[in-house]
Amino acid sequence: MPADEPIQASIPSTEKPPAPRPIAEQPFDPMPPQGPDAAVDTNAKVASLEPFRDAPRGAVLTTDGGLPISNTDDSLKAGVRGPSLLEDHHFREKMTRFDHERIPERVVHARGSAAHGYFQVYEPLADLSRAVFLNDPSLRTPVFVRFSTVVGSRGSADTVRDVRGFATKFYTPEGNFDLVGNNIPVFFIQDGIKFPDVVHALKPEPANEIPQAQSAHDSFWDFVSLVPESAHMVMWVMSDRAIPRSYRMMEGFGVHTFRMINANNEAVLVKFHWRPLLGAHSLVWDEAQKLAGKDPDFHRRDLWNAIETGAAVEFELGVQVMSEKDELPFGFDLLDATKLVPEELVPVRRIGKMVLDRNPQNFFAETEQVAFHLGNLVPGIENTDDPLLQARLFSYIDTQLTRLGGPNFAEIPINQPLVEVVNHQQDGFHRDTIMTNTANYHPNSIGGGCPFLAGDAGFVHRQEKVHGQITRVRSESFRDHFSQATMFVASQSPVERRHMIEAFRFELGKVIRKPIRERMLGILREVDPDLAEQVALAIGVAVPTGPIQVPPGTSAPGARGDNGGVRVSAALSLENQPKTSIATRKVAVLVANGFDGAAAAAVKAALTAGGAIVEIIAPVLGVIGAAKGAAVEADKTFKTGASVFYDGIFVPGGESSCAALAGNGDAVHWIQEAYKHHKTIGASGEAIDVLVLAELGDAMLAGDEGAEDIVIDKGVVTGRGKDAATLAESFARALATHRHWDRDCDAIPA
Ligand code: HDE
Repeated sequence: MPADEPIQASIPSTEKPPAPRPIAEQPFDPMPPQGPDAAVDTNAKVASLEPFRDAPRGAVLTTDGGLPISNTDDSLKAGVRGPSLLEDHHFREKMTRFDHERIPERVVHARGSAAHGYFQVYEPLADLSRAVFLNDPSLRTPVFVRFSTVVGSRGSADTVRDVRGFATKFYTPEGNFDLVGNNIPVFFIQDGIKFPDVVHALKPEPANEIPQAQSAHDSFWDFVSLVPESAHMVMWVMSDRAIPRSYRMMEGFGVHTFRMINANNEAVLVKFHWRPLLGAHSLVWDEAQKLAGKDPDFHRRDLWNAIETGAAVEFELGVQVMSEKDELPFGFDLLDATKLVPEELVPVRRIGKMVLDRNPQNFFAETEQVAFHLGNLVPGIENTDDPLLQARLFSYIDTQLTRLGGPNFAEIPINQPLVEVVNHQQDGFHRDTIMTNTANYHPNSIGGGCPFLAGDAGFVHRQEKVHGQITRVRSESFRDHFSQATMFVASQSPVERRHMIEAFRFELGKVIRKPIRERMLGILREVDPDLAEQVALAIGVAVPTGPIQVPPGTSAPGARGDNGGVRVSAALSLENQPKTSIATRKVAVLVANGFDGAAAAAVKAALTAGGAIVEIIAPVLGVIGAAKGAAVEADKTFKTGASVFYDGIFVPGGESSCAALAGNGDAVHWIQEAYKHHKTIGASGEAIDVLVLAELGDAMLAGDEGAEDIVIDKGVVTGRGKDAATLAESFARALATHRHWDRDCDAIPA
């Protein structure tokens, strides 16, 4: 570029990108969207991938070099029954490419699913940050979000007990901003140098690579029982938060404290929160385990299907804003990632909404190759000195060198920002850009001085005072390891607390070495003595007495703080999540020939009106005849489906249908299992007798034939009368409460 030419603003507008195409309908159309709708597309990133999409139809098969291929079924041989020949270039190329299809999976978060969408701020945040995407409510910033589990390999099951990753790449007009969070607001360790240790302990043991995607083994509990700073996060992982119902129904957290800087160069500290509009909800542990076998893709399928069917996947972004003047405003250190800021101290300010509305078209190209990095910041958002965060700044770049095969991973289409990239980086494996500028250094004169520096318009680190001597010592302000763990346990509802006790019993019950079990009870005793006693009852060791010991070098617990005076925080219990919507909840309607079609239709109408999904389950696929009303086509059978795929079950009456279901052990098992998993159950007419047969514990059912009353007890909704519509509406209302914990179902054999 000549020196006297003005610098062009190179930021493409994200305001009026082309219209979205329904992927399911046109998965292989490489043409950019056209027509009047083009103006409403907000997903400029999806559009930017267009030139890379390739789905040749009707074209001739070629080698990578473009040579037309006439036969790809028989290798070149010396004689029809003779040996294959090395000169068969096509065979060698085909096999070589196949042999090298795999890249290393992520060392953590290997199993993931992603979606495209956009983020829009509600109102300008000029008081907090000068980031452009946080100041223009008309701007829809494209995002790509990858949800993940942490421990398991790429092919592991979705519903294991684990932390979930929640990583968002914002393709902003000032470059990429990556918010790489989890669904749990704190972390196991305080300093990133311990990350390899905690991950080694958590991953399968090295001798036999057992167990897959589980923390229930000796090495994990060995580690956390020796590292008391992990106590708070361990409580979260043993809670229902670690078995979410859906990626669409879990919260996300930035975990670390970040800094926002406004145009006046004033800074505040912030914690980021993602809030699902559907509320956060969890599975039941027995259900999660069964799902891991019956549908290992449960969360992946759920996210994919929701987007394919047009159900919006929506999260609000919130921030807790704190002054940076006071280093320890609440008695604990905001740079310590094992601490959260109770919402009683600093409420969450909701600043914008993210909508995920496009599935990726190629898992490898997009979901697998996306690379997040905490150094991807925009002016107005900065990192802090949190020692866990600092380590991540190195690791996320470093890990891609092996995983994505070299330093040019930012050129992979999904990782490219929507703004122009101009710098003097060059060469290396997998370099695509053809640099035509002779001056590949700065400063230069022969290239007209290009590229120029952005000056104050660029990313300028805010000047922060750093003081202190070089040291390898943990800050004293990090040593309150238990008060927030205690607050978390105290904030759980009685049912959630029971689930935690059961989780600890399960996990520690699988630990072979008794001293580890015992040592862990010592940690639990520090968190909540009653919890420790309850766990001890089932794991064959007693709660130890005496102070807990930590190995030399490990951060020993210091004095307990008062956690800013907060002992119980309502935001920490899932019981306080919104429970008003049935949108995208799945209900199975169990039928056999001769079912009451009118009752089934009423339920379907009530549920679909609220956005729920209804599937018909029958002994066989095909058309199932109704005694009255319309016949239906079965979606699944009792064998190809499972009660754990659904949030509720409805059984319509009909004499012959109910007789068939009563005699079908699988159908009865579906009902019992759904009841045991605290799901909404409904039945009309003769189907109530099927529930009686299933012996649903202490739930009351509607009375004799002809009675008009609808009985709703512990999430079981029954009615023998004729008012199918009222029954259906009662069932839909019960479904919205998610799960019915007031059941006594220990005796149910499912
Ligand atoms: Fe990560 N983490 N992490 N992590 N992390 C990775 O980066 C690491 C931490 C998180 O969908 C890796 O690209 C260190 C906290 C998510 O692609 C790796 C430390 C939080 C993802 C890495 C942490 C996270 C990763 C593996 C301690 C929540 C998946 C592949 C200092 C705030 C991103 C990769 C995706 C992935 C390192 C701690 C979240 C190895 C060293 C805390 C969501 O670089």
